[in-house]
Amino acid sequence: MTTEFHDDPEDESSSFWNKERPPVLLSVSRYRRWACPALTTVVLFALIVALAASNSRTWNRLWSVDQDLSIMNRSLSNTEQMSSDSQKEMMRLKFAVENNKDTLSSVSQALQQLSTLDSLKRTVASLRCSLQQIMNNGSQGAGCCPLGWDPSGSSCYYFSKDSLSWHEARDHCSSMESQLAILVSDEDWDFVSQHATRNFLWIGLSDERTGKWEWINHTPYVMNRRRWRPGQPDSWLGHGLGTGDEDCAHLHNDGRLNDLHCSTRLRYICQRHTQ
Ligand SMILES: [Ca+2]
Repeated sequence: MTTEFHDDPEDESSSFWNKERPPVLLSVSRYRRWACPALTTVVLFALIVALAASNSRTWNRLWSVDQDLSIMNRSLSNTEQMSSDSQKEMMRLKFAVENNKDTLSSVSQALQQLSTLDSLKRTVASLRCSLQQIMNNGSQGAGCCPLGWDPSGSSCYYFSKDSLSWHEARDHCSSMESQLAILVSDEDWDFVSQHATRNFLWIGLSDERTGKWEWINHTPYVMNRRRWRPGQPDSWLGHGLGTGDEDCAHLHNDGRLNDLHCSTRLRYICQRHTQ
């Protein structure tokens, strides 16, 4: 009968171990099986989030750079437009200058022709005067000036090309039956001033003889400050040209008077009456 009851401790033990241990092993295995992908997923997610944040910052920077480039492009476009406008303006001005140059050249040629005509006119007048002199057996007609002299009013004026001291100029004029110019009327002043634009010119005015300004024929000079340059006459002593101050008057290139030391060599104006 005992043999009918069979109780095998080994089997029970085996059964116990076989039935209880697998769930523990399964749990660890499951844990390991899911832990790794989960961790991987978390890491990947973190990387994605980090990349997304980084991409967002990069995108913002790119957008900012794009905005800057747009502004620079607009600025460059405006600059190109301004450059184009400036170039057109320069071309227009160049064209205007070229046109004006032609006009000025024409005016210059016309003035030169007029000057030539004026010179010819004076020459013809002198020749006519000489012809009348021959026809009148040596006595010249009224209103004539010698060749190389310019008529104005009742006088003939000689504007020298050489330079002499005041006394040498006085003597040279005298040798041509004339004197250093005496300017009385406004017409006289206006006429000689037109010839004083480039050179200093001695005239017949001095205070050397009496210390008072007088004309070369000893007639007194009535002081007119309007005819003198500012601060003149100043009788300057610092000229370094010998004794005495500035005793002789000359026309400055603006047509007004200044006193200089008489030994200074200047061009000069001789004057004589028309014949
Ligand atoms: Ca002076």
